[in-house]
Amino acid sequence: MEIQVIQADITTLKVNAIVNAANSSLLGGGGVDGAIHRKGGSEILEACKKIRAQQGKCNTGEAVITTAGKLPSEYVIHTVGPVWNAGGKNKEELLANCYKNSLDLAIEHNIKTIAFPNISTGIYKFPKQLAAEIAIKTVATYKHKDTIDELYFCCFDQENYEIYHKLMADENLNID
Ligand code: AR6
Repeated sequence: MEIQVIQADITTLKVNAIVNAANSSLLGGGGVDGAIHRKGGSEILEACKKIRAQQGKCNTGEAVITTAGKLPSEYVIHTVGPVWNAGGKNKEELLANCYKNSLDLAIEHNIKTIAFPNISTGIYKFPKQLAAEIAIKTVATYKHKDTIDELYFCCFDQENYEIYHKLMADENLNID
């Protein structure tokens, strides 16, 4: 797996799958979730509604997969990050689960290229530095990482971009 840090709007990326920082309703919201549903069109919401009808809401740390509708990617993997509130170890584990469960789904669907947003670091207020450390560590130690060719950490705000850039340089984690 090659890990790359980029600064972009995730809805513009032509990868097999983009990951959405959703909420447990799976029915859309603000932030990156809002952008994905807006640009991807109603097909994504219809697919999310079907999943809701089958399994109910999506719990924190879990992930589901849908079409990407009109977006340039093929799939959207929707995962629900933890709300930070007062924090705690459990929140760290739940955030790591978002990355792990999204990658598990990617592998099940033979996805080779995937882009993650900085899950929970917007409206859910997870501290950015800690979230980046968890994200990088989780994907770098993921047991099936060789099954994925390219993984993008798609940063939107400058602060996250700088944090990821520095961590990747410090830890020299560009693993093939
Ligand atoms: N492309 C890439 N990253 C983006 C984009 C974009 N177009 N837009 C925002 N970000 P957030 P959360 C970044 O708030 O904290 C929604 O209402 C943003 O800069 O989207 O997990 C859901 O429905 C930040 O770094 O998600 C939930 O209710 C990161 O995406 C709730 O927000 C995550 O910010 C989830 O909150």
